[in-house]
Amino acid sequence: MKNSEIAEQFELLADLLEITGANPFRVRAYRSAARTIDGLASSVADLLKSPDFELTSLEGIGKDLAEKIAATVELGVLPALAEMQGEVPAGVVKMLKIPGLGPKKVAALWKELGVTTLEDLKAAGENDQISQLKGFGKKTQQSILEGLLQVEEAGKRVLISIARHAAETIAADLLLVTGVLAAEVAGSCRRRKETCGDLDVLAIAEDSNGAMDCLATHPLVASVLARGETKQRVRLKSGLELDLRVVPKESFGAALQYFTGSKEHNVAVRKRAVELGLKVNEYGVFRGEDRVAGATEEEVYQALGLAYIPPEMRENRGELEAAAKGMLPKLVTVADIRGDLHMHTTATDGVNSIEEMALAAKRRGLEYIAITDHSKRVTMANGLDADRLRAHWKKIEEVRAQNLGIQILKGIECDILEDATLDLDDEVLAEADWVLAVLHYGLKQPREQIQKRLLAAITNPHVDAIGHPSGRIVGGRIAADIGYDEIFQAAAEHGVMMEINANPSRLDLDDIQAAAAKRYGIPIVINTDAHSINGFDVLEYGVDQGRRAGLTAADVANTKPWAEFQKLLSR
Ligand code: DGT
Ligand code: CA
Ligand code: CA
Repeated sequence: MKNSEIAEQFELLADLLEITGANPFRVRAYRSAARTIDGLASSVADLLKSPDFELTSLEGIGKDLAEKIAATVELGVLPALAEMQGEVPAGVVKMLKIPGLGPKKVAALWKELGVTTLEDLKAAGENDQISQLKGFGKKTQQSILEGLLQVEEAGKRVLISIARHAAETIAADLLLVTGVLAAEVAGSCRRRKETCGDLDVLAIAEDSNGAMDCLATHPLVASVLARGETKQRVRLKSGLELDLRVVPKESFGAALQYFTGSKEHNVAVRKRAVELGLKVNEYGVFRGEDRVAGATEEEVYQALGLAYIPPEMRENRGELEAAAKGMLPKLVTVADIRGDLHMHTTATDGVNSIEEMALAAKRRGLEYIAITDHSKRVTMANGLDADRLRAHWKKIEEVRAQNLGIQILKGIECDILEDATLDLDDEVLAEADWVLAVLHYGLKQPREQIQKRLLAAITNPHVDAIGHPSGRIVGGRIAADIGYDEIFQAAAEHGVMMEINANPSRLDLDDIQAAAAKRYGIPIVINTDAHSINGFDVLEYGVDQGRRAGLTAADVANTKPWAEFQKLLSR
């Protein structure tokens, strides 16, 4: 157990005691114990292992507090805290997280207004009851309502695209501070997980204060939640929280490895270290007292007899075994991608023309694209019926005739209807260069019907690929209930590709499904689903999802040069 965790529990106990009107001396004693513990250079858990160490030798720690600290380390929780939590409603405890709400104000809201949940608190604010309380005013009421929104936001995970932008902006700005030698994003964001709970940034600095001051006053930051010697936690204006840790140069690699995680990967790394007679932690790799590695991640893995494991693979899904045998896949990169087979134009819900999309794709180095506007069922997006589609394809042929230096396929994003038929007739689909079949409606149908629909598409001779197979929206609730094994089996048999849709709110296939598709030998296409020339930007998120799935360039069909890719088409 870390000192900061022990201190947090004592601080919370002090808050709860204060809310219930306990003796102020007791409250103060717990707060001062929390500060003492948090300020210690060595870990209390380690100190307690030494036979000559007495907790009572610490400033302000008497016999009673010493026993409570020892019990906390032993049990992992402060027993008195667990007791107090029975006396104060959970919603009241949560109110403490709202900026500007300390124990005294929380007590007043609870005792005088009977507020016991965050919903109650919101209602009380909206009904103008809070401003009537003694010591509160309109302004406080307003700031409580705003703080409440932040707390609600903080409980949510955010999309990788949003998380990465914030984390990378802050890391880049930290690097501008004098004395900051390195600043790197760690945690789930570095692993490119589809959502992040919070952000983690590591820095090497001669003086940690410069880095921390920069963070405290950063334009993206709303408030500092905690600040110690080497670490700081802040809340961004978006509600997302960020941990900054300043570490010495010689442990930077070990710290980066540790704080990149995942926790499961780290547990496996530590187990391997023990088997080799080594110890690994955020300070380095040690043989006895000797540090054998720590400055770079490469040397940390090397000391453990492992090839460097890319962050995207660190989920304890077999990557250690592969790294030990030198069998890690060479992961696909954005630079490997040569085509994009899913995009929209002004014919349906896109904002750019065929020509604009083609030129933008060419500028990004692509060799081929498919224009895949919606089929008629998607009325909201002005979906195309057979006549409009044929006219649209004619325009594509005209743009082709301009020889822009990029292959343009006449494609369609064709809906797989609820009754397991396709939205356009076979004779129309037969004229397409590229048919992407997708589920948009009836995603909540029972698995049996979903399977029937997907299988109907896969066995249709004109269908080239299934787009965003589950139809899920990340963080949303809907995803079709799919029996992936049967679908992948069929796709492999019929030579139908599966898409990783790169839009950060889709990322569909996800990492686990894409890894399974690879095992079935199905060619995977990573497409942007761009609705404008800027829509191509999301490609990296799709590639990152592919990397999390362990895909190499050979597993991804649209890394092939045009001449090779062409051979995979059903026509
Ligand atoms: P998140 O924030 O929920 O999206 O996921 P992470 O992976 O960023 O998790 P976070 O922020 O709690 O911690 C960052 C990394 O620090 C985590 O990936 C691994 C490491 N870490 C944190 N707590 C522990 C722990 O209790 N044990 C181990 N082995 N590693 C930990
Ligand atoms: Ca994190
Ligand atoms: Ca964190």
